[in-house]
Amino acid sequence: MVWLAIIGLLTLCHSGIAHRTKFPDGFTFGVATAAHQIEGAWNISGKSENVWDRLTHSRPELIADGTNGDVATDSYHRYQEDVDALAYLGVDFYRLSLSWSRILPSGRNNYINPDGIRYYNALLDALAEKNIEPLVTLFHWDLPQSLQDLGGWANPKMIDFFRDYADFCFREFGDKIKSWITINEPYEICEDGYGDEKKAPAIDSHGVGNYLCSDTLLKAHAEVFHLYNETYREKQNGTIMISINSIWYEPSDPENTEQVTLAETANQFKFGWFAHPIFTEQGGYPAVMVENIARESMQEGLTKPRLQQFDDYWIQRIKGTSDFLGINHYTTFLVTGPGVDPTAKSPSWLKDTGAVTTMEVGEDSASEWLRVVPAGFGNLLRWCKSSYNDPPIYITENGFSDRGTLEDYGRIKYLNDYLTEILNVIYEDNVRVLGYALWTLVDNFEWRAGFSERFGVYYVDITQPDRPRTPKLSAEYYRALVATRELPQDERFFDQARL
Ligand code: PNW
Repeated sequence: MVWLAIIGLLTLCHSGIAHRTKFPDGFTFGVATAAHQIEGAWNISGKSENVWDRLTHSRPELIADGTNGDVATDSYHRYQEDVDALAYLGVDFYRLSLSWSRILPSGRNNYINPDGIRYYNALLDALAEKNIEPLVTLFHWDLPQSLQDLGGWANPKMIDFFRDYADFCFREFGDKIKSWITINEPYEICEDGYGDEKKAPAIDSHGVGNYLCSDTLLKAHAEVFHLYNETYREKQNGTIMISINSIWYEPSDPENTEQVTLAETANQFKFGWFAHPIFTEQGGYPAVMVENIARESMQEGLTKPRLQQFDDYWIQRIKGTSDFLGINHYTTFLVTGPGVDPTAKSPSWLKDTGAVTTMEVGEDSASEWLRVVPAGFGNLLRWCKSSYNDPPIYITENGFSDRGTLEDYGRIKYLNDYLTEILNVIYEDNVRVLGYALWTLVDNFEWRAGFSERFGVYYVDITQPDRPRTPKLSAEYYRALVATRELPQDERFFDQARL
């Protein structure tokens, strides 16, 4: 009897575990990259200068190791090696981005670069040959410098420019691309690029440029969605979404109601800034942003707030313009406030939040901003379900940085723990997560960190002219996961000493 009970218990436990490690039918797996981080060929075959070329060449001291995207992993010439690596991993889809300045070198559609078109067609054909679906981002940060010279995302004319570029891409590539992402990580573009120097174009117009950028960017995104919807969707039968990044904020003391409120404010300022206008019934910027910024602006002696709510036309026009909620997620911060963050510039997004003070929790990575906090991911996903009316979700990026080891147990543990959170929210909370893209395929140009922080499941030796790619242990882990649709249990993937 006792034995029977034990066997029963073991079976129960086992099926419980099996339930938790297996992904539902139809869940898709991919990996993600971005053009400027891998392509190289920065000034050949007709490509023009983009804002990252300009920043890395004019201010190399801003890049941790002085590297740039001139050659990067040379994927412009070695795309077949990337496709072979993707095929080895067995992924369902490949998230890549198009380089605007390679396709339309003037930024406008008066001249189309034939080599750029050839390159993307060859890449898309190579993917088709291996049955790998492309998921394509129109804009992943590499704005043509000619458009930046006109103000970039701070110039409302960008709405037209972006629409024209997207129109061209839909027409040219729409028979091969069924899944589109308009823009990658608006927060990073606007806050890091126009409110700070963390990303190109590195215009430190804190508290001003960042909000000009968000107005234009959200309108441009919406116009491209409507264009696709009205002109291309029926013929091409595809989908279109936006990818929003979030650092998730939690109160360091969940019993402290002031902190709980501040964490919610921080999440509205970070994720809600771009998600609220698109994914809520109400539309427009989150009320707490509008209120805080109006109050701060008045105190600064301005007669108009630095961020104003959209008018009714634009609230309606932006609402509902994404087929899925694309989430890039990496990490969680704790809110330790209330209090004034001494590092906050005035005026600035940070100060507008209520100067929330944060500190990181969890284990380190090679990136200062990236700590391992899987539970935060689950909380973010549950919050998205309840805040945005249960949207269908794609995780369009998630990954971990180290210094480039081949036995990358840290990455495997990170992936395993974050993927477990996805399984938990799918099975326990009915969050509709439909697919997952790991960041990233090959170690690549990690923006201002250069090659000093490595996110790839393939190691790339950038000292060699042929940029050889070597699978890390995490590539084997991901390959096993994709093949079985189940979290691998094989102990060779886990560093016994660390468990
Ligand atoms: C993303 N954060 O950037 C980008 O989409 C990728 O191009 C990049 O290589 C990757 O993540 C790793 O950095 C992020 O502070 C930048 O939470 C900052 C954050 C998250 C993502």
